[in-house]
Amino acid sequence: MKLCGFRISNYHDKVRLALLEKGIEHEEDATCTPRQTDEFLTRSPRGKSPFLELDDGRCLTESQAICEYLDEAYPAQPLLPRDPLRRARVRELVAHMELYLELPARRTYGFVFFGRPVDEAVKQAVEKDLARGVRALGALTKFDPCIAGPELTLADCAAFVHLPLVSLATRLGYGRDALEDVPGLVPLPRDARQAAGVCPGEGRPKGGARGGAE
Ligand SMILES: N[C@@H](CCC(=O)N[C@@H](CS)C(=O)NCC(=O)O)C(=O)O
Repeated sequence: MKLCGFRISNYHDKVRLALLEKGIEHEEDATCTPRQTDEFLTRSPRGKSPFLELDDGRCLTESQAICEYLDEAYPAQPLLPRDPLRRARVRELVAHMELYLELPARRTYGFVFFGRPVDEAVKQAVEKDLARGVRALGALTKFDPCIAGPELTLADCAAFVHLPLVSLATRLGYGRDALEDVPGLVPLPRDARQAAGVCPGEGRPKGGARGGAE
């Protein structure tokens, strides 16, 4: 299978983390940058990346659909808990991070990262939206030690790629990290994350943080 898209994209990297954590062999095609050509639209109907191209040529879009497909099709090293409510909690967290944090913050990327003119109305609206998103994230996160509980899940893959961007964009755009208000979200040094086994993309701890729950 081939992961089509480019690495600087947080959505691409979320899928890549899931592939790495699950140990699924794959190739990457970095030439698949978003575009609206007829050929591209047959593979990704909205013209976006990432998408996954299976060995028989069929393509699947939307990073969360891709991650959940991978978790079901390759059940070893699961990234969703077995219990239905806990599975739903992971999806709930991902939805909150993407809909109420990453997407609003994305509206600032133009002026924050690319020097485009600041639209004050957008800036203020985003600040208000983010405050609500951060409050909700604070209410939902567990840090036990992973974001949704004892096991590393797809919510950690999402947090690992989206939250640093939201942090950076708000620090640069508003002079304050919007995520400061999420209890427990103070970034851990890399060594501590590795020791706790909560460093996605760097393999699982042996009998450690994923816990004996399953
Ligand atoms: N909801 C999509 C978001 C993917 C996305 O927005 N990708 C960006 C690159 S980071 C893109 O393709 N942008 C071009 C466009 O929206 O046309 C997913 O989860 O895969």
